[in-house]
Amino acid sequence: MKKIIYFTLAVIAMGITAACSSDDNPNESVNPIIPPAKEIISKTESNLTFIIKNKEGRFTGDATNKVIVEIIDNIDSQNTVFNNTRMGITMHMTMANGHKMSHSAPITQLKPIQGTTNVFEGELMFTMAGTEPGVNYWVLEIETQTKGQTIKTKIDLMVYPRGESELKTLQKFQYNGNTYLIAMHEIEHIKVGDNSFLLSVYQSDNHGAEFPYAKDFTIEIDPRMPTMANHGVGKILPPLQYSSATEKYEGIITFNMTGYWYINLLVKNNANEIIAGQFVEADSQINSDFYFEVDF
Ligand SMILES: [Cu+2]
Repeated sequence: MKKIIYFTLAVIAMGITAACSSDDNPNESVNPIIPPAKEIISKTESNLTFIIKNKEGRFTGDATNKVIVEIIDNIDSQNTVFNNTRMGITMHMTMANGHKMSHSAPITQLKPIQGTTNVFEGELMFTMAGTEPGVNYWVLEIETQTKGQTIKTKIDLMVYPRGESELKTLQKFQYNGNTYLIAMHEIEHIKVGDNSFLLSVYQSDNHGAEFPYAKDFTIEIDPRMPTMANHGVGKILPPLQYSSATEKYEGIITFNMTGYWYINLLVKNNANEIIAGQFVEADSQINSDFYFEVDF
């Protein structure tokens, strides 16, 4: 009996010690949570190898794509510190008349996955597919700093047309002579109930070379289940609002069951006029042509 008590006390003491030490050392290294991902392509530049991955193992046009970039030092395997790692994308196109042009697309810049200094996560909002190397294709540029050196690489990508079964995660609209893009960021740990919902709106500037955040809109969302009489979530969800802190439109999206949801979008200007999407009546079977999709 005594033994059990001592053992219990020892366990409690260890628990307290562990709790204290973790409180005292907020910078203690955490075990990195690297999402499972398949390699898409890799490239060796100087003595570094850049491995490009995501969950799907491919990039899709007209969609918001997550990307993971892992950097390996082939000469010094102990070196896992890569600073100021950044990316950019360019599409090169050849027009029917043979003229060449190029443009970019919105991205979410790379940032290190917590607990690592050599694995980075970001997003690429390819505005179109590009599968003809040298003719119509996207180039991913990555720059990083390690051991006092700056290393840059350029990687040609295959960006496939979005398949019919692939969900809509990027939309485009015109307003006042400008083109805008709306990207849906992945809903983290999507579940029945309330979920944090984040969209980014970008204005296409300088002929598609730059994509500053657009902040002057409100976005109303109306999730529906087309396979179940197009029912909604039983309440009106508050419009998403622009946050100057995150530069995203933020709000809550509610799902009252699992499955496929069609998220109707309504974009309004600051005069409360609809500038993209259509209002969907509560009992309507017809959805807006401006929407995103989730399935869980
Ligand atoms: Cu293009």
